[in-house]
Amino acid sequence: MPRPSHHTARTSAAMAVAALLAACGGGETTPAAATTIPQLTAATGAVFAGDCASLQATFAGLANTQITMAETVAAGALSIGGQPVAEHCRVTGQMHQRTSAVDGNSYAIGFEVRLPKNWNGRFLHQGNGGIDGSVVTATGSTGGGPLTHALQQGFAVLSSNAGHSGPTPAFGIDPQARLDYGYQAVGKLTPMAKQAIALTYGKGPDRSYFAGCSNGGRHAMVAATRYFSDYDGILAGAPGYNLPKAAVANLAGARLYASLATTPTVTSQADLATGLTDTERALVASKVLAKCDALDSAADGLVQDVNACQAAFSLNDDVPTCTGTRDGTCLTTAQKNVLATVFSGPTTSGGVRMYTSFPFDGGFGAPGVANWEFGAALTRDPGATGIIFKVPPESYGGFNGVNFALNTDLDALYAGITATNATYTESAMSFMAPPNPTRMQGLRERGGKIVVYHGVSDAIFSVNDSEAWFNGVQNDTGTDFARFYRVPGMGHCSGGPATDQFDLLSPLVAWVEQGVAPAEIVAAARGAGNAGGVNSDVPGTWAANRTRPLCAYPKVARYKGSGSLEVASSFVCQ
Ligand SMILES: [Ca+2]
Repeated sequence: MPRPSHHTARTSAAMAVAALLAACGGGETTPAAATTIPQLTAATGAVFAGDCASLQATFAGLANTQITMAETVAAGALSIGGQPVAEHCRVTGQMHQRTSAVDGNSYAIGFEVRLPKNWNGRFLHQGNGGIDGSVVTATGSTGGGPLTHALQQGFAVLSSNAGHSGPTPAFGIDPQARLDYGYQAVGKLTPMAKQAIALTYGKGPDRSYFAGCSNGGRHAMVAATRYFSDYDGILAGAPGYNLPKAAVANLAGARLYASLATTPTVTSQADLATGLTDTERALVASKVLAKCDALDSAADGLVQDVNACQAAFSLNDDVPTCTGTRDGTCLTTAQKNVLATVFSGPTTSGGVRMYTSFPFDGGFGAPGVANWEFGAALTRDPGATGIIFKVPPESYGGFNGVNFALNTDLDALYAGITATNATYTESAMSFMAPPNPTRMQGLRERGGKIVVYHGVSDAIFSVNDSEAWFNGVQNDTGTDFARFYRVPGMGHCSGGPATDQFDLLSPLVAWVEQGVAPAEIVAAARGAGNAGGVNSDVPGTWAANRTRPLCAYPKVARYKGSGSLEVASSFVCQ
């Protein structure tokens, strides 16, 4: 059923103003019915001069919370991007410890909060990846090989396991653990963290942010919709905001690749990869580059004009079809058919597209693509879909992920991610996805901002899904509070032949607190010697420290026609 649109409330005068803004290069929209956005004030810092260990007693009264440890982390004990992290307090604990009536296991929302001695007045909630289950070090790092991070910038940073402990999907048997993983852990942690900050510094955070990539980007987008009152700025990387759908579609892709495999039986990533070898993936990537690289006026190994590339590149015509045996210089017709389906998006037997399409890009040959399409499809996605998302879940004992990936009824599985029953009263798409993700009036109207980034060669969550979200926001909310950055060549959150090292948090803070809207962001490749860690996918033909502008969608980086191909200043966002 179509949702009511602000378009119906638009007047011709407002349309004229919007057209004028577009003509002036504003490129953003404000629905006529929308209210004026308030400008939030800037955060001011404070100092914690006390003993970190004393915080264990200070936090003792926090509701539903047990503090397990409070310690000083000395300057330099932690180092990120070659930079020592300043002295801070680390406090660990858990919330809502309980025993499940469904599976009999113990659950709690484990967390750590890192509190700088010199605090900048801000709170950052760090969303973590995968199926959670681990309290990842709370530094608030984003992007590939980050050189900067929130903790170093003076934020108080919270990280959690989202309500369950351990790397297995077993928690999916417990209905409450599903809900905590989906959204409720964030809802429970946020007021506790703000109160802990207030107890430490004598005032709560002036400004609050949520940042993460992958499942962490999903958490960020869920916070932007469910908990918009609690957060002023949202940084969502590769947001899997339709995560259960993406996971089922990845299983469907594995099924297709298995039909091409040359090993007698498929039991591993290596087996599945025989259906489309590293050499054959590199062939496809090279043919995409041959057709699309220069569309941005620079043959530099990066396809900036993503949309023009999709129109220009033909898998059928631009990749040779094998007439004999596979030798790495061609694809068989069967391989082309599988790839065409994986890229356009697998469907149910009834013709419903399970997730979305993926764009052709220069990063398809990178190892990360194989890890997601051949590896995660046999290891992570079966447990996630069968145990955590499906209603009713499969039995955890004896669950065989490979068998499930290759043999389960995908139509039934797809139906199971929107199903409920008496025990599992919320479906996976309800607890995992942000409700009405393109309707963000709540965040916008209180002065909040959201920035989304996504690698074009991401093989598990499609950049096309983020593009669809942004275009939907443009229709349903307006985009004067939202920005979307595509990162050509980049895989899932980092890696790939790309400039994947960038800081989008600082521009987000400047937008929220100073009203300075982010424009182009300079990103760097992580070649030899990079302090944030070398990205082995960076081609040897690139300068190790190549830079490029990341452009706010729908703009793309185009070569100016003169100047070094290795520096961002030779490119303009158009
Ligand atoms: Ca190019």
